[in-house]
Amino acid sequence: MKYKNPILSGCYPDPSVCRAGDDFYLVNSTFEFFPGVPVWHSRNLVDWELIGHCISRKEQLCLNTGSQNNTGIFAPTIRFHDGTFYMITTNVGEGRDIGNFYVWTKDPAGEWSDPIFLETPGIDPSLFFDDDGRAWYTGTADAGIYIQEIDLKEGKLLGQPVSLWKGTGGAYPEGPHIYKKDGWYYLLISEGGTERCHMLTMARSRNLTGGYEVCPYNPVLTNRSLPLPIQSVGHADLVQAPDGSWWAVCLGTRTFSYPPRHNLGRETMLAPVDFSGEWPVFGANGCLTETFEGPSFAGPFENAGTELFRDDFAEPELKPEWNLIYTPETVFWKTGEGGLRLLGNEKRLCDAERTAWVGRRQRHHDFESEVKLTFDCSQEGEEAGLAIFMNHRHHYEAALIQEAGRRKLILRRQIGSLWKVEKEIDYSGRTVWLRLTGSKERYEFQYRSGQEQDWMTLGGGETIYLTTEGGGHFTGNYIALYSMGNGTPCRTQATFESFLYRGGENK
Ligand code: 6LW
Repeated sequence: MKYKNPILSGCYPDPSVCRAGDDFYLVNSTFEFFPGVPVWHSRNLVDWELIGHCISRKEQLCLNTGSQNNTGIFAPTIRFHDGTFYMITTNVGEGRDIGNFYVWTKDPAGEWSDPIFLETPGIDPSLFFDDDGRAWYTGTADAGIYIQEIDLKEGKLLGQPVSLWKGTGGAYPEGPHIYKKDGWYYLLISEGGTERCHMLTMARSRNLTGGYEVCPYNPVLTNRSLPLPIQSVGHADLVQAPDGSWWAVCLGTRTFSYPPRHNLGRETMLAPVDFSGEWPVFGANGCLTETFEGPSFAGPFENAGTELFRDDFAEPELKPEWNLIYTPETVFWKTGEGGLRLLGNEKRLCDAERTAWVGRRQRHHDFESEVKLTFDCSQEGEEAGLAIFMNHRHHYEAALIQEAGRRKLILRRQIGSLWKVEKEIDYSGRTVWLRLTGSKERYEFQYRSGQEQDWMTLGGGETIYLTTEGGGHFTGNYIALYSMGNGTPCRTQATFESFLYRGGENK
């Protein structure tokens, strides 16, 4: 039975995977978004269930303001050893809680520990547990890939760091992981940068701390310079299945338009790894194709390419699909009977600051989304609406706003330093239904005053201006519900109900 990549669509970059018995667990990087580091569970490597997050408490870690898409939680690694799960990663940026740290748990679906910070340089830390029970920290620094023994119980590095490899000469050797097989220590890294030159390279040694020989046919996996629908393939992690087969999860992008660009972020892909020869062969002779023959050890899999997500916000907590931007120092939101209630502060969407913003990933090129907004705004500058949001400088939104003494329904677009209210309509009602549809060509907004009314066009904008190549960094687009006071804290609460997201080929 074949499966189709991505196995995790939408902004789920830098995947890392481990196995505990017959269960697989996978994590991704999440940058400034909270909760951080989603934990996925699968038994077949193709279908994944979101079971929690490693960073789920604001007390655990501060995701600092000031920047978007390129700071916060970079590449994580998840490992299982002797009954304990470890996740190690880096909080990149300025301010509190910056650097490499790990958290641990006995239950990956439950709470993880508070961070244990390490005085190590660089990014992309990984853990390797040798047959003798010793644990090793592998990292990426200016001098290339290095290793150092670590005492995970004490949270201390032991001995000195040892430089292992600088790669094959590609830019940014990073994302290292070590695997042991048939007496060989295999070191897998990424080179070329996480864009279209991305590639995986490998070396191996009989001795963990040195004497690595380079694979004779590096890169072992890349789509660079090939006319394949998935690009930027790299940043992989390997896992051996219960039937002895080997698999790689990695990131890739699904580009469109010309020059090629992407708006869903770097997504998680799966490739078979043939370890039967002298060196492993990844994917389709070193390339990642859209489809592969799937794993057979756990029976048939679903591999749905569509999603139908509804939320009335009836539970006391936000569903795990929802993210905030930065650690929530104050709570702007309430859920439960009556829907999602947001009370905006004085900040605006265009500030890289904490605002009353709740968003979920756009996970399909073609989708529709709608929500019912009740917002009886009266104070000058109060605003609430529905946005397609790449970052604080690139977003389109439809909103109710109180401006110049009138309540208006507006369509605003911000692309870098340019922003414009494309349309404004006097709107006397306190409730409006908003609808957003997306395709590779355009994002379009519609509105109606009641569920029984016809949708009316408000307007939209080109998709290409909300792409990573158009002004983003490491993340993809979100569909966001927000409220803000445009310079003065809101007095009026915005209530969102009946949220719908429907995406994928058969939407
Ligand atoms: C990550 C690095 C990379 O730390 O991009 O794709 C960086 N690879 O390994 C941020 O995702």
